[in-house]
Amino acid sequence: MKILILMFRLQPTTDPYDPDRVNAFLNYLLPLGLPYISAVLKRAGKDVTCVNLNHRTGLIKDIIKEITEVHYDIVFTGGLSLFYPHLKDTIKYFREFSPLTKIVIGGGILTAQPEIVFRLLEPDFGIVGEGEETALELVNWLEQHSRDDCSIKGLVYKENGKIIINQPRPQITDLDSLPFPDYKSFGFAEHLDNVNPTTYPALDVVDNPRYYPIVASRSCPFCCTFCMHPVGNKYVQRSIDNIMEELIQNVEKFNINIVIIYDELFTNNMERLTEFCTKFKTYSDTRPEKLWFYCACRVDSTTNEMMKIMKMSGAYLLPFGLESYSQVILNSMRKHTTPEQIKTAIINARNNELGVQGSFIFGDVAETRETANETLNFLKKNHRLMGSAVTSLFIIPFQGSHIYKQCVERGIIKDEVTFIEERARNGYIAGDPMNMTAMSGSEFEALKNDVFEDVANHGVYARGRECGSDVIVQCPWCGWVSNFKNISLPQRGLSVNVGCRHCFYRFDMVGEWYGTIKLMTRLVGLKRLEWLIKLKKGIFG
Ligand code: B12
Ligand code: SF4
Repeated sequence: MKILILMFRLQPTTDPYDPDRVNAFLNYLLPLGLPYISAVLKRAGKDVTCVNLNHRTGLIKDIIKEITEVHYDIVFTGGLSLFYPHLKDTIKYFREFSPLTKIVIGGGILTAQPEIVFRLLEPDFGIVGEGEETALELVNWLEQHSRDDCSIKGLVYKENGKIIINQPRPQITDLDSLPFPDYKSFGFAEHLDNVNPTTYPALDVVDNPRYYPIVASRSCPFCCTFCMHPVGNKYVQRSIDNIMEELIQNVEKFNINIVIIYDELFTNNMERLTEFCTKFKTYSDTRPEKLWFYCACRVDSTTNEMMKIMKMSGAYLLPFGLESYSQVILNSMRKHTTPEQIKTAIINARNNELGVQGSFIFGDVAETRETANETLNFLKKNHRLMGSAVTSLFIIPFQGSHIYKQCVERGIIKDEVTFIEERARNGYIAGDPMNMTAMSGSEFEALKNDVFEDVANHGVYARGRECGSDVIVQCPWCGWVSNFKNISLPQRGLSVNVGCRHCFYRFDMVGEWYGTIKLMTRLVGLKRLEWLIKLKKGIFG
């Protein structure tokens, strides 16, 4: 049975006729789901071909036409809800050019809304939650041409016109039993050759970043109202030895210098973190080039002691989901953190010379003018602590989250089909946030303006200079002069968020005309434009 695994283009929009979108786009962040599915199927001896549409130039339609010159029995594809239009087009063209191929979709998009997404996209099968075991069982079942009822756990399919959602599949508890993800078959080496320090905000610690994404655990013990866990709600960790084995096998092979730990939660256990840091540093010390790493953190569990250990072993950045400086909102979001913990975590990171990348999200269901002011005032008063290290956004109800369900129940999302189609096609740009608070339309509008204004003002800026092919900039925090290669000096009114190569704190590097253009946009009231440019860069790199 010939199996195709298709990674679709990761640009936020997908109009296949948009001439700007037909070129290969090698500068993205590699998703992990499909490489795991590929590894498991290959280990079981299946005949698997992987195609990464990010590496192919041309209209999606033409590429799929060409791919289907070879007949595949099954195609696996999928990802986040955000990529609904990509999936829709992919399925449409497969049906047109290869009607006998069985189409299987999975990932966050299906897990969040199995019924709706299956009905809209009409694949042959859908896989809810973790894909590895279900995908393998499905292939085996199809190979046997079994006439038995399909009882594979985690599977969605259609029978006599009715959508059947099978029993959920329990999560994999022994993650060490999985093979390492098959990045190579998705053109990982070619992708790395095209990554630059500004591909993703945090890769600028070196001039030629070559990153390795890894998941050391799946899911998270928390249930914040704006979040969802596509693999299930049970928090499962790999052993540190298994993680190190994957790193040691791949760091050399792909000449890696940055490890990105994609976990939802990595810093919750001091003993485990210490074991990782010790082993990571021991390995890094054997390498000719320093190996850096970062992982998303929570302000409550990432202690000063942890930060010291992380810093010593190669961490340079701590991304934090700060969410709000109001306890009322943190409680409403079920975040289980406090404003004091936010401030302490940032001060500790600073003292340990670790960069911070945090985000506040406004517009939770319980947000009022007063709660929003608590966050805005904190940002204003602590400009020297927070500037350029945080982004302010509005909350987006992503499918599968508690707030999404609330928005549907309260009629804020009137039609789930329209929502997935239109919001996804517009790239979920939060420049036009939904009012899910009890504030009136005009109060919400005023809050939007204040948040835009804050974003436009809370940066800490430094002017870069071109020096041959390098860009040189003096850190506004510590005064160190960093010399960046492979970064262009921002033109016109743009800025680029970079980290100092000495104190690692982040600031916005601007070009010569930045001040003048900023003043002009402010004078003609284009604050929102400035905010949108920043936001777009923040979301899609
Ligand atoms: C790391 C991460 C990122 C990274 C990297 C993303 C990437 N390129 O993959 C960054 C920081 C860039 C990121 C950005 C965003 N992310 Co994110 N991210 C995550 C995180 C924490 C881990 C993802 C991961 O790699 N997990 C490990 C792999 C192995 O798991 P997996 O991808 O889920 O795959 C498994 C199953 O889902 C399934 N599966 C997946 N694909 C397929 C396909 C088939 C065919 C099958 C059968 C099965 C299958 O099998 C896999 C193995 O078991 C998740 C949270 C989470 N728990 O997933 C959020 C998450 C995926 N992100 C989310 C969102 C919303 C975003 C953003 C839109 C946020 C924003 N507004 O900026 C952007 C989108 C950026 C983009 N253009 O893609 C949401 C998705 C919600 C949804 N309903 O789709 C999640 C769930 C978090 C949340 N907020 O609730 N993200
Ligand atoms: S936001 Fe972070 S802590 Fe909260 S549930 Fe999601 S991953 Fe866990």
